[in-house]
Amino acid sequence: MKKVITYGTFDTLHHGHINILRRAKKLGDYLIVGLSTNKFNKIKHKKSVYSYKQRKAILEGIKYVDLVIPENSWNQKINDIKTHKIDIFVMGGDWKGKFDFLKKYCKVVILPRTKGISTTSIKNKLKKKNRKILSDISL
Ligand code: C2G
Repeated sequence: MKKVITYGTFDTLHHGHINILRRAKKLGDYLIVGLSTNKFNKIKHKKSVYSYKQRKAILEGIKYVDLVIPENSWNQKINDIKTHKIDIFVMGGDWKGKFDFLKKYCKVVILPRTKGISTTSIKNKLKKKNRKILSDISL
């Protein structure tokens, strides 16, 4: 059984996330997602809309995902790869070159990011919509 792992925050889940999870799963038979905890998000300077518990429940509902584990630090990947006997580590294009040190332990595959969508763009769109509603109400 070929085991694949990927990591991320996966906040306000969108088709870019689904694309990477689908393609990652296609590379093997079993996909583990290292999901950034709220505490680790702080270290990544990210504030997620959904809590770890909510993001975990959402990911566990996706057919490509076989197991969700907490990502608490930058330094757990080697141990995760060994513990879960991972064959392939996958990340999106924005991480190209950042995890080459893992090549000693497993295959590293970087997949192109999905263009035109991000959690940040979703949040900005919602903020803009809110401002428009508030300004319409206050007219
Ligand atoms: N992604 C993508 N296309 C997008 C947006 C995201 O392919 N339009 C990919 C990212 O490249 C990443 C995964 O989806 O591989 C999760 O993205 P984030 O939730 O933003 O995760 P990130 O903050 O990049 O955390 O240790 C690794 C970090 O935890 C990665």
